[in-house]
Amino acid sequence: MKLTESTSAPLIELCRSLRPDFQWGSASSAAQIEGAAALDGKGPSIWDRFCAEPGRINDASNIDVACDHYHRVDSDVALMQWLGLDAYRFSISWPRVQPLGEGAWNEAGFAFYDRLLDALLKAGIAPHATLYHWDLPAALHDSMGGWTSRDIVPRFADYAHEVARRFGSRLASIATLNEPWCVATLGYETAQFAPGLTSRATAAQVSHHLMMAHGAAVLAVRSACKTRLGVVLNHTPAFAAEALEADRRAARIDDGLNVRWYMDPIFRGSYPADILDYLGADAPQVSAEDLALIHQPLDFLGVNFYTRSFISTQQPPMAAPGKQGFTDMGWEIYPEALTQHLVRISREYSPPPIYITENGMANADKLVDGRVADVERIQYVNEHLKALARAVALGVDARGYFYWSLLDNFEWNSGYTKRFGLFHVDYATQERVAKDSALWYRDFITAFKSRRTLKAS
Ligand code: IFM
Repeated sequence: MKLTESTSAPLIELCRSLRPDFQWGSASSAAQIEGAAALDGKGPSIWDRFCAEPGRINDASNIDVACDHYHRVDSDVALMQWLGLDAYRFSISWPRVQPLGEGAWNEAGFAFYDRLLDALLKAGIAPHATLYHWDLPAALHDSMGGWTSRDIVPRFADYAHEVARRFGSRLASIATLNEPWCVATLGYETAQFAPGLTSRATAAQVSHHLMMAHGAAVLAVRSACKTRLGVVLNHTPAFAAEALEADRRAARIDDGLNVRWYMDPIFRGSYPADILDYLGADAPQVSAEDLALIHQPLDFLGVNFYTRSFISTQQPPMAAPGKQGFTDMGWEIYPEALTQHLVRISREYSPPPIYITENGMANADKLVDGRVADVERIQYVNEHLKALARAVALGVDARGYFYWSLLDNFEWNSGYTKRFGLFHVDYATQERVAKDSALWYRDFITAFKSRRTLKAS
């Protein structure tokens, strides 16, 4: 699909407000695409284990093969090059490079990322690595309870140091953690994600250990290389359903748990007092030294934005209006929240430059005669880019946008039932087909780059 009158509107706006060197990218994560789950010395992760537990994954699938990216690095990088991407965000699988999460390194695992980096750099695509996108070495869960133990902090710092020592000079950036809210809340409180525990107190303690691991990794990476360093947080801004005091209060708590609980310690060196009160006896054990460790200067903040939370305290609760529809995840499409939220966090926290490290939609895509006509996704991206451009026009320092995701892939407890990709993946044959949204994104990037060239001449 070519850029049409209606879909070129964000481009025109973007051309006015975005920096000429704004980075266009796409993102993925190791566990969701690599496969090769037990190959070349990789150790099991808590997600390999979780998939094997009956009832955990909606379609009872696993990540043994996933998108087989492990064996398809060159052709997958060629897809990125065809799109014209400036940047690619991926994660490193800790158990692939250190099977037990401590002790011996796995050279074959590092060799895989070495190949990926070579291919990306040869294609002129800037590599952005995330150290932790949820695939904890299962051995660490067994030996120390994984993130429930403070002892994981030095283990994570060692791993971060080794990755930075080996790859730092070739990486455009390193993010310590992806979405610590999901790790702690979905993994340790609601049991939707690995390791599948159900304790609010444990989840709160886990979130604190994640924050400490972030701080320790920042110090470790800085001691090994000069790469730009940051963290990736998922922000789902909370809106009160009605102008009721109870809804407003509940929305404030929701915001506190999702946004402020992570932003405050990282950028202010403290946890929000109202959330400490709210957690009461479930609040984590925190020392002043812990807070000092977490509160490190960063070079960028990654924000993953998909939707908003619509908070209603009424019975039955008021449903989100969904005037612009819902994605196949059931998430309300509400792009204006992106503008508001970026402006808000910029004012409240004065963060370093922001990257939208994830944004995208799951859609009920159909491959018909070799084509996926995913107009919904084009519309979704179009509206979110407009919202981003508006935020930049209002003073937000945003430097890049990564569409989630390059390929259809393993969507955690939804298995392979949800498709987020710019490329459709046939899991039986591993054939990739560019969806209409991929063609649209490619045309859009080309148009943006021609503006870059114009500016430079
Ligand atoms: O697939 C996930 C990704 O791993 C983390 N952020 C949200 C995406 C969509 O749910």
